Parts: sequence; C-alpha cells; structure tokens
Amino acid sequence: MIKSITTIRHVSNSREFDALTSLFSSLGLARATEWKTSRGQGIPFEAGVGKLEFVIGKEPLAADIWIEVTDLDTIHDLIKKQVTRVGEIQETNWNSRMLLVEPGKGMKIAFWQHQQPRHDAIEGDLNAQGMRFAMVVSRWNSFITERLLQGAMDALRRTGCRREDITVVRVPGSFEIPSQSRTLAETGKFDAIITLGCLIRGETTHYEHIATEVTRGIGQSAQETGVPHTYGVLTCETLEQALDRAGLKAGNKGFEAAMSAVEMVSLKQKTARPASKS
Ligand code: RBF
Repeated sequence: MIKSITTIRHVSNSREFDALTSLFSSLGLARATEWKTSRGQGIPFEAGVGKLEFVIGKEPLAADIWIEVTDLDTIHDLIKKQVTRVGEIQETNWNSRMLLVEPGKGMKIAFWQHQQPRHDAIEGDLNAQGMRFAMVVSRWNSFITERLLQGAMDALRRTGCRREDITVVRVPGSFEIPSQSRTLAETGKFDAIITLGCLIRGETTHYEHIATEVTRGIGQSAQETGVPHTYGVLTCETLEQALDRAGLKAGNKGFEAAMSAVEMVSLKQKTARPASKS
C-alpha cells in the first residue's frame, strides 16, 4: 500500500539549497527528518494536504510545484523579501489567483489561492504589519521559556511585525503572568498579549493549582479587557516533554502562540463593532 508521495527537486549548489530551505521554513511548512551523507543532503518539508494530479490539455503548465495557500498577498510580501525572481499576482481562468516564483535555477513554483473561500467563514490573516504586541515571559524554567520567546519572536518577524512594535516583559514565574498581562492589556497600547511560561509537574508539588490559576487568569484578563491574549504556557509532565514543545521536534509553542495572536488581532479588526462616529 502507498504510504506517502514525495516530489524531489535537485538543487545545483549549496547557496541555492540554503535559500530554498530557509524560504520554505519561513512559510511555515513543517520540516521532516532530514538526511546527510558524504554524497548529499535532503531536507523534506511536509504540507497538511498532498495531492498527485495528472493533467491533460493544450497549454503548458506554468510550474511543476503547485502550492495552495490561504493568504496569497501575505505570501507575496514574505517571498519578495527573500527571492528576486518573483512575478506579480495574476488572475487565472479557473477562479483563482496565482503567483509564479523562481527560487532556484529552472525551478518554477506556483502559489495559488481560490477566489471564493470554500466556506463563507471569516478568518484572520497572518500579516502583522502595524500590529503591536506585548509578550509576558516567566523566568522560572528560563531555559525553556527563552526558547519559547525565540519562537514567538521568529513568528512575529516572519509575519511582518516591526521590532519596535514588540514589548517583552519578564515576570518571576507563571503564577505572575495573568496579573502582568492584565496590567499591559489595560494600557491600551497593545493589540494582543502573548503569554509564555513553563510548568513542570515533576518539580512542582502544587502544579495543578498553579496551572489552573494561570490558565483561568489569562482567560479572564482576555475576556475582561477585550484584548486578545494567547496561551504559550507549557504544562508538562517532564523536562523532556517541555524541551520537545519548545524546539523543532514537536514545533515551538511560543511560535504557535505568536501566530495565533496575529490571527486573533486580524480577526478582531474584521469582526469587531466599528467605533461610534460621535
Ligand atoms: N513557576 C513556573 O513558571 N513554573 C514552575 O514549574 C514553577 N514551580 C514552582 C514550584 C514551587 C514549589 C514554587 C513555590 C513556585 C514555583 N513556580 C513555578 C513559581 C511561581 O509561578 C511563582 O513565581 C512563585 O511562587 C512566586 O509567586
């Protein structure tokens, strides 16, 4: 039985190889297990959905890799910063928009987006330009929380947030995160608060109580201030589990919390009641 299908592209030199792999990492594709031997190297990327499509027709295909995206304009902005051969977004004759990119020699990639979303749902975009964020980071278990912070910074940078629009505040431990988050939310200076902490059961006798209080407090601050708060507080059984959630192996929860913050700010901008004109 078939287990998976892999499309392989041979890259001619290591500069192009590094540029391609960092481009695809920055677009948020998950890196799978890579290999390296004396004869070569491979870095696979996994997408949520993969398709193998056979086509017949009179027109040649514009590209040999087709990547469907949810926000083509943001992808265009991100790619323009990293790749020189980037076309303009074009309308297709199949109810979509398409962006043709040549990130390597002889390599044509088409990013495309359906004009009509399949479901009429409103969704936030992942474009953080002009948004202001505060991150509340606990110093307890700092070898984990500093990695969460790096992941969150990376997410905000990739989505176009300026460094000066990010404020980082450190608190002693996770227990202090909710009250500090509320203080920051109440200033009105931030579009969202990103909370980052790490509770490890093995070391914390009153783990359950702290975890419950922290989660409840962050949720309450979000609801009562109306400022989106996202949750990047790890609650783990062991240090090993915490390391997995703060690195590459199982993703970085700080990165995810920051991405969620960008999405929630955008969603709020699209759905909140407009300010009264009087
Ligand atoms: N804070 C954390 O962020 N993670 C922990 O795993 C953690 N474990 C703690 C264990 C004990 C026994 C104590 C007393 C505190 C712990 N804290 C932890 C710190 C807590 O969140 C808070 O900063 C301090 O209790 C000061 O209010």
